[in-house]
Amino acid sequence: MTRQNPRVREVDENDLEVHPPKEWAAGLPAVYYSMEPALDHMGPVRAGRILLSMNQKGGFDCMSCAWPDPGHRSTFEYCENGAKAVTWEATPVTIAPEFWSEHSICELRERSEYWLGMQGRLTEPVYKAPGEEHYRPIGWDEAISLVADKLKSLDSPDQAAFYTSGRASNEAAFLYQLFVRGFGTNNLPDCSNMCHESSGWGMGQTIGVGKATVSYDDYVSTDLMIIIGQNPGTNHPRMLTALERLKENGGRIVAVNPLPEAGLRRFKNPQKAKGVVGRGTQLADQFLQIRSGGDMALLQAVSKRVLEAEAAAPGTVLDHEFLAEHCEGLEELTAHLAELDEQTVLEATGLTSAEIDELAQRYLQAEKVIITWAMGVTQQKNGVATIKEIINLLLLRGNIGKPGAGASPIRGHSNVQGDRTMGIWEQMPPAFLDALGQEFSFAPPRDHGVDAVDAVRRMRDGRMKFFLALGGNFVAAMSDTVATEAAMDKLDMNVQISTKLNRSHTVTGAEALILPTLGRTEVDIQATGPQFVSVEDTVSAVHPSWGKVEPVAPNLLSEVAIVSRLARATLGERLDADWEGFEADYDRIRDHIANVVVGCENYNERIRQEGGFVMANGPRDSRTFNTPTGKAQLTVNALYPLECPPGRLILQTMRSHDQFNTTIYGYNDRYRGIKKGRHVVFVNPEDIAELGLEDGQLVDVHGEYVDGKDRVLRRFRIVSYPTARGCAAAYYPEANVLVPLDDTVTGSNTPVSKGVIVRLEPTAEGPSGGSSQENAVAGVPATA
Ligand SMILES: Nc1nc2c(c(=O)[nH]1)N[C@H]1C(S)=C(S)[C@@H](COP(=O)(O)OP(=O)(O)OC[C@H]3O[C@@H](n4cnc5c(=O)[nH]c(N)nc54)[C@H](O)[C@@H]3O)O[C@H]1N2
Ligand SMILES: Nc1nc2c(c(=O)[nH]1)N[C@H]1C(S)=C(S)[C@@H](COP(=O)(O)OP(=O)(O)OC[C@H]3O[C@@H](n4cnc5c(=O)[nH]c(N)nc54)[C@H](O)[C@@H]3O)O[C@H]1N2
Ligand SMILES: [Mo]
Repeated sequence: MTRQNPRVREVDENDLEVHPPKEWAAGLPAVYYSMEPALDHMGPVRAGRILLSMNQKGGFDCMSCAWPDPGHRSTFEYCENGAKAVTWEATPVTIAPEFWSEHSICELRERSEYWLGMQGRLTEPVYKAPGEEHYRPIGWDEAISLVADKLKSLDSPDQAAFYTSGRASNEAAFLYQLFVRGFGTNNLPDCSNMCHESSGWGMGQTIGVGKATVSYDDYVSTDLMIIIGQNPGTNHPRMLTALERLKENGGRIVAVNPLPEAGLRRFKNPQKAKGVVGRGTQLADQFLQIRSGGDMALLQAVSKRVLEAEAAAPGTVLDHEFLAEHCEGLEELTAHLAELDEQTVLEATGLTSAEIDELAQRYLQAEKVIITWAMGVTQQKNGVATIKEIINLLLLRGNIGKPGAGASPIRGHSNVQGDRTMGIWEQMPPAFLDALGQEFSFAPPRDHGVDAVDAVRRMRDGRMKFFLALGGNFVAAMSDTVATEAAMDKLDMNVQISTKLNRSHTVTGAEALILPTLGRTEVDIQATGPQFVSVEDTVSAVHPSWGKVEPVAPNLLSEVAIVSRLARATLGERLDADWEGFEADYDRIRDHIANVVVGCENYNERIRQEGGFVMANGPRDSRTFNTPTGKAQLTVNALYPLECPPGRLILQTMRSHDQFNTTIYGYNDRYRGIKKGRHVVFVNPEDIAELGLEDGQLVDVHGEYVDGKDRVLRRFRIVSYPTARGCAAAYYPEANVLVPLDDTVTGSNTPVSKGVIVRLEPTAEGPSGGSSQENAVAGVPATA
């Protein structure tokens, strides 16, 4: 079945094409673009088997995003980007054994993420010994011993960090955190630290839970959905089907975004005749083109208008019953917002008072309101405070804990929420640690561990010696690429459990191992027979996921098996845990989950119910708020707008339509009109003129941060684009070069990936093409 490695060509950024952005999302091209690679690599039989069992009963859970399935998975929802993710994983192309001697690690480090990923699936453990420049294949037993021996040789368990990316299943995640805590540390950084951490804090401190307070049905039955800082057309494409249904049910949509994203404007459903030939469904009824980082000011201004409306007609606007019974802080909030200066709001948001009035009117006219958000909010300096303002606005009219209403962070990775539920967090609360210790007869460590940013700081300072990653691509996903790579290079050992090659395998430290694993699409057979795993989506629905196709190579181990073997070799008899039994039968893991994780009682039984089960949620189910006083908190948050000096722009780093985080599927960002390249910086035409620059010109993008370090992306092409004034955008992960390690969100320590102050300077003319080629090949552009 295995095919030869394809001859993947690096893209030449000089071939980049710029076309007008699209005004609608999905429809025919979506079907065409996504089927093409599937058929190309897999052949129609494997492709068909996979695409038709995605998100179906008895099938596997799509690993692309955490958007929930409607009802009981009866309808087939076609998703272009889901198809890309599945194709990328289930490709029969594999890395041949000779690959490792043919390519040195230095050489691999010069390659782009696209090239690395397209080499195919990893099939055998490989090891880079100290002083060697190549990886070489080794056996599983040797690989596991190398890791365990290194761990046992550390001076302290806190010299090791254990990263998790949000694709890991509940079963793998639960075992992983047990292994790590049994080893003696809470150093469990995860991708959530860079993602929705701000949501966890902002919601946890106000309503007592960091998860969405809505169910799928609420999305389609709400009166008003306000979508802030999220690009569903690309990152949660199946959400467009829900938005379409919401519109059919008479609901309204407001989008708040610096970019007029196609997927917020109009949707042509490829599964409906009308979608294919007609104009599709108009989505946003109001589009607020906000200045980056201005959402907090906008939300305060809307809440202020709500409170003014109440003052003008007392007793008619606020949900007094709800506020009296369930909330506290109304007086303080009212007093605080009375002081809010409209001029400050207009400057921070770039909006007009009339636009804000319209949003306030829409909010007041709606009985049921949902606010959804994603990275445009969580990765801003004031992200936690902005989320608290979202909660304020919702609480004022009782929009939490009633049908069709609620707060809804839209998670990224397909199981990032489940991983947290299972204990993947550097600061799990004492009650969880107590239950874990009791279940496995040991004393879990109590000191908080490091998050992603602090893990890098400790590597930089030489205090972190060992890094193990359960999935993900840490060096590319983290901020400050140059500093992060230098820090990772100081490690004694870097171990990556992965499906495919990526940049994190090329920044090795003294020793490195890559442990190849099964993907979610693949059948997982253990000693007691075929196994399934479970995952939790963004509305806390937990369901089983069964692999469907034959594993791409015979020698792959499941994540559960790898973690069990690492734990057994490292811990021996230190815990009362049957690691061999866990590997043989995942039900045994779930029996422990049921005893340890609140809300997972009778896990094995409930996960087997049709469609799985939904985790309890206090605010959603019963307006119960797990805060110190038992009441939801209206909070007072000092407004701090993002300062941008004259002649500078606020740069956000975002995803193209052809990537999954650091995985680059291709070089087209179809909806935004970009083809055959990624080295672009989107700028408003008026800003281009004001800066004395030109559309299409090559510029060096310099980050400006208080530490004075020159962080720079060279030879990026200016694309004239209707983004908000004063704002710019470039693609992540390349632009991570510009995000300072120390610039983190207040209260969540998430890198500020959406608010980088930059200066654009025309690129000095060099030998033609030379340095652009360098950028393209390195994947991460050169830094001064
Ligand atoms: N196909 C695909 N699906 C994915 C992913 C992927 O890479 N590819 N990634 C997954 C993951 S892990 C995540 S976390 C999610 C990410 O999903 P998104 O959060 O949608 O991802 P981004 O591309 O970062 O887009 C952020 C959006 O916020 C807007 N924005 C930026 N700054 C601001 C601001 O200051 N205010 C407002 N209001 N808006 C702003 C941007 O213009 C953009 O539309 O998607 C998940 N799903
Ligand atoms: N500048 C900037 N930086 C950002 C962001 C941003 O918007 N801007 N977004 C942040 C966000 S929201 C997130 S979530 C992080 C993402 O950070 P990560 O989760 O670390 O990164 P991914 O790119 O999703 O990881 C991809 C790799 O995971 C491995 N993989 C894929 N499937 C599996 C599997 O089933 N098992 C295992 N073991 N490995 C697998 C593959 O080897 C692949 O190369 O990046 C963050 N970084
Ligand atoms: Mo994410």
